[in-house]
Amino acid sequence: MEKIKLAIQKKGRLSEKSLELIDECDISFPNSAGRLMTAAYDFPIEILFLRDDDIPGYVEDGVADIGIVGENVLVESAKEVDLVTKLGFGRCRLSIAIPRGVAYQGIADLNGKAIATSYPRLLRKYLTENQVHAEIHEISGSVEIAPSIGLAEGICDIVSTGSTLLSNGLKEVEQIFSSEAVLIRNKNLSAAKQEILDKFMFRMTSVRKAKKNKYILLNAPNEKLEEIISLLPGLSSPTVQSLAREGWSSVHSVIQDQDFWEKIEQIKSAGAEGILIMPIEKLIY
Ligand code: PRT
Ligand code: ZN
Repeated sequence: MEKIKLAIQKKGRLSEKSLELIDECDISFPNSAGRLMTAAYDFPIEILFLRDDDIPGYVEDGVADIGIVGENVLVESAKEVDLVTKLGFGRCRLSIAIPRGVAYQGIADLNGKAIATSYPRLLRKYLTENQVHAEIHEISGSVEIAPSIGLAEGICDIVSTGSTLLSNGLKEVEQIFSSEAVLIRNKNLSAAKQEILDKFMFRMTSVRKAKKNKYILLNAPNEKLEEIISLLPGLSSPTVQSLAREGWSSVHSVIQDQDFWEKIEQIKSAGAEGILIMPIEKLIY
């Protein structure tokens, strides 16, 4: 039977979340510690463990059919692959930073400066768009120390909390790209592999929808039912059952995570009692 090959980061910031995503889709595989590849027991998928920088190229070549990688790495690689969906984790930004003590009025201040980065393509594009002529020093690691060792006057690197910049005496002056993990696909996927990808996506989507919603159960006096139901814009109309307690009903519905607490407060002050909120594992509609 045909299988799809999924490339994920072997060890790094995206590894754990990538594995979690596979697990949430109820796909399990043998302990893969130290291995390059493993096949799932219960889904036609093989998982390849690679360095993140290699993932776009492998997906372009078809060594892997799909992959999970940071959008920053994808765009910098300039490989020809399709972006299937953003995954909502691994969020970060690519920014230009300069020593804290150096004054900064605006992007024109970067003219004639040297900037160290591992993202020359993204940086060049940004500088060109902003008509800045700066020198780009491509280095592969520890970019943040470049100004203090006199290699460059600024850097362009990934920032998440900002603490690396802070501890290296740097300040963020331009944000040039914002990134998160994305699912990518080879451009010439066979129909059989596309079908497997669709199944994988279906599971992923139902998990993602489930995370955005909660199951709510509550008791309400019958005269307040209409008002309470109007506060519950669920997927469809809520289930209402009468309780043994005279004049009361039990209401079951699905409630979105967004404005969740506000909605609960309104429901409670409308007269609901015994409000029970439960996580949803999968949600299909
Ligand atoms: O070994 P391999 O090549 O696979 O891994 P890697 O070391 O190249 O990548 P890794 O694991 O560091 O990051 C993988 C992906 O995670 C990146 O491509 C981004 O898409 C995403 N990501 C999210 C980050 C960060 N947050 C992040 N904070 N990647 C890197 N960093 C680094 C950044 O380079 C800087 O050194 O963390 C430091 C800044 O963090 P703060 O929190 O101090 O601002
Ligand atoms: Zn890397």
